[in-house]
Amino acid sequence: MDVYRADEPKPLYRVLDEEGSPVGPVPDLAEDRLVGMYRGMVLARTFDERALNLQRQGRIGTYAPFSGQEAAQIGSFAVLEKDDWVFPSYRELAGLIYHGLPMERALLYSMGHPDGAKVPEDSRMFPVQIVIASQLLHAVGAGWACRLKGERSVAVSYFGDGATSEGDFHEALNLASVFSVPVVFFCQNNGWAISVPVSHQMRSATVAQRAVAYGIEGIRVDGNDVLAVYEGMLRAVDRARAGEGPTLVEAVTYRLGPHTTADDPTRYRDEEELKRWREQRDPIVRFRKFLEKRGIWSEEQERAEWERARRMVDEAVVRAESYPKADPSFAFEHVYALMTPDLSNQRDEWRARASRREGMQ
Ligand SMILES: Cc1ncc(C[n+]2csc(CCOP(=O)(O)OP(=O)(O)O)c2C)c(N)n1
Ligand SMILES: [Mg+2]
Repeated sequence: MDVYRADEPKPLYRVLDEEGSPVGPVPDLAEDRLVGMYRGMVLARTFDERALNLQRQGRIGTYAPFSGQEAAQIGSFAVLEKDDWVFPSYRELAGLIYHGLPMERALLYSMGHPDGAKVPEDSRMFPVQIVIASQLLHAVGAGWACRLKGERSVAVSYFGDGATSEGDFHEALNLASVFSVPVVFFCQNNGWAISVPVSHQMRSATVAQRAVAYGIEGIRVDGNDVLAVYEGMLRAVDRARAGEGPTLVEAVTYRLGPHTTADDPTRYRDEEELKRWREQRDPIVRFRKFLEKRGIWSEEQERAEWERARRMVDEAVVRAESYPKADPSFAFEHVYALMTPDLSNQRDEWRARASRREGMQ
């Protein structure tokens, strides 16, 4: 009897080894694009570390750090054009900032300000989605619309390894496959869904091989190798633009920090595992070594770049902290296009209580 068995996992696609030396063909990117990607990674790491400190100081609320995942994000966003649709989760700030999201907006989001959920008018990025995997279906809808309208744009959905256990993931892949939707499903497999390791989350050896069941292509890249991510994403986006339908891309990476600022990973993660990823697989160090070996990056530029990034983040913090305060009743008003009677009653009750509190002070 012929039976279907789990695929043998394919090797990770890599362009650079851990020392930044090419092990495969290097994508044909101009020097300024390569340097631009590196600068994006430096800015992202600087932003992330600062945001974590701001939360610890009580200046912003809950925050989901992405340090360690910069290559997965910047390598993939580097392939996208301005007219492509992006449906992110909460872990993609590196990519979103690289793609034009002002840093103060990202901070305002964590301050609970409604403008933090606004993207620039001329952008096709969607706001952060926290409901795991629901944005995959939004991406399929947007991609399908592009196809029906004969547009060249593609849609991309970003999500984590844990999201692949949700029903929405499977519905999205099936629907996209059946209608040949120009969409890329980009999974940042960072090893963990909060405290649940991938090995407890699924029995498939890889996320990428799940594509096979839906009759679409799956690609598995080293998510800490920015050039491998770029190549994988380029293939997926090119296929979508050429009418060849969806692709599932798995970027294997690692989150160096906590799941969010409300999490303590020392309670469930092995110290040695973290050490290995931090000390041997940092995506920024690997790419810097590559640029240095190519002779297009120096120690002096390195120092100046981190300094410049710090200044840019400082300025964004000032802009966010001097932003006009929001009226908290927005929380009731933005649930639906039109307020339901229940919601307007709740808003009125909240306003009455707020003014009584003010009167007492
Ligand atoms: C539908 C839904 N279920 C549960 C949660 C709670 N939750 C928030 S993050 C998370 C883990 C997600 O892990 P993964 O998809 O791997 O993304 P990562 O956080 O690692 O980037 C869960 C279960 C949620 N936000 N939405
Ligand atoms: Mg994860």
